[in-house]
Amino acid sequence: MDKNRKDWWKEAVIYQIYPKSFQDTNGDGFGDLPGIIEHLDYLQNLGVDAIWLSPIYASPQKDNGYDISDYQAIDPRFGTMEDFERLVSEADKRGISIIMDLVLNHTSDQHKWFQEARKSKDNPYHDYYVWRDGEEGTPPNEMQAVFGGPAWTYVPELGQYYFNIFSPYQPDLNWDNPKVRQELYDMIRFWKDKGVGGFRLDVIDMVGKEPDKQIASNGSRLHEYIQELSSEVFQDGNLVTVGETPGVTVETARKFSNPDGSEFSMVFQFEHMGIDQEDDKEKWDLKPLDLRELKQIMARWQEGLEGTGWNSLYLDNHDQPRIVSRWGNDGQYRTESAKMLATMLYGMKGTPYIYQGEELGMTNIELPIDQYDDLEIRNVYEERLKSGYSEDQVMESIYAKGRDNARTPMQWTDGTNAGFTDGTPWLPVNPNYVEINAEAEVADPASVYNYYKKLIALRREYKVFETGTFRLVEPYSEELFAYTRDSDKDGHLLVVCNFSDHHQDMPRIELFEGQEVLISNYEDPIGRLRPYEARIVYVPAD
Ligand code: TEU
Ligand code: CA
Repeated sequence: MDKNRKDWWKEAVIYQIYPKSFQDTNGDGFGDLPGIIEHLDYLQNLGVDAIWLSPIYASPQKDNGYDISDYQAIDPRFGTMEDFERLVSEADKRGISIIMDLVLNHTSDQHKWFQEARKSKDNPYHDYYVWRDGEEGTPPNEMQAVFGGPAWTYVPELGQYYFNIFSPYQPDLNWDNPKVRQELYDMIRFWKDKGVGGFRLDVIDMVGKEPDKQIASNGSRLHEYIQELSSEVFQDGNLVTVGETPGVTVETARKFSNPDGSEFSMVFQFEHMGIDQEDDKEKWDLKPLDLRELKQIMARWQEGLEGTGWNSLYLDNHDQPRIVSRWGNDGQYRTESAKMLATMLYGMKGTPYIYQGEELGMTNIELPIDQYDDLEIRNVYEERLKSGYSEDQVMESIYAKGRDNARTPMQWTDGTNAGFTDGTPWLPVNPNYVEINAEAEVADPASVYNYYKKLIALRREYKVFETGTFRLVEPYSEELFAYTRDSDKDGHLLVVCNFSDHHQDMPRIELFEGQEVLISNYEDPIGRLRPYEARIVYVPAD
């Protein structure tokens, strides 16, 4: 990996760590930075090039760190600034860059800026946030917060409402105020000076909000702000920047990930993450996966950004349920389907992101409601019971889509608490850690971990993974996801994934007949495809 290449991230694999759940080293049941340092060899062995850390800044933890009270301080729960500097240097020794998570759309209500702002209308920090005059009980409009309740919170002492698109604990910053933008640019310079290799930008398509028009994302000044942000702090050095843009389309992604570097390296899109919910409803309104719809979406993004932008590739993160439970088969075919899903993603054009535990085939969990931590889960439980859903219906939705599915502690060993902590874990460990854990999988050549390791190595060895153009094969199949990648210079790939628990015919494409199978999740990959079988076939360039 040549990190001096300006767009090194085009050949990189990035690993997301949710620090709170990764490794505890001081017995408080809460993951910490020394715990990450302990496992850098594990990550280097896997072959990842960068680590995206979910927020580790000072925070009251109302939204697990996505509510920041001091952007330039490490929360003591995670450790010290010295621990962070040691992490950066130890990771660098292993060729791994550290990517920080920037939450620029909102702060915690405990941030000193907000504590000042709410003191009076003429406080110098008042306009760092979005305020509107009003009477108690009559908010400026009906906008609702993502985590439930109104997006406006009343402060009686001021006779005003402040805007909070997520929760009252997360007041939105006012990006129309140039002082706010400059404060944020200075903060980003502080982390650049610490030697970080890039940034993930939380809900960055919301910073151009226009609350009076009830516009939360993609406001009229959004790209103006992003281009200023990029030119102020992202265009020097070889930083990788990935915007989280829930409202993005292929068209706007071309702007966000313009090869001219005027905005970001790439963005996280959400279209594929919304297909197992009923149309125009919430993620809790479940519907089964329609594979053809998934194929159409992935093909549209692959083709839509060909030569005009760059895709991120992900199926898991700290907000999504575990993909092997969601779209694979976490029972009889757990390892086969986990490997198949990885093959589907890693054969594509873009930068893949592994979420901690995905490389082990970690699964969802079902907890009693009082053991869940996530405010989004707790709010939806109350709201849906009140609006008449049965407890079973609500719990079924939470089991399927609750964010805590992804936040249970990393499963390191088959020992107490999966080796995550000697204390009481902040969230229960999935009891299946006895079978599913890193120690067992690193040692097992046929494990999901070693399959990911091989996939990552293949991407590094065969340039066609980076350069080949994507074309869907058998688009109408409801159980087979197959596509080719073609490059005159770097060769050709055929990627085939059986999304079903029964046999499928292998697509017949003459170019690939009898050619080398680079990887499969079964022994002897010949003939018909077995349940959840995946294969990547390679043909060198002429
Ligand atoms: O998530 C933004 C986002 O899109 C959320 O609506 C997310 O999809 C939702 O939680 C899924 O139901 C980012 C962070 O990734 C998330 O962890 C934070 O809670 C949120 O922003 C607020 O900072
Ligand atoms: Ca700890």
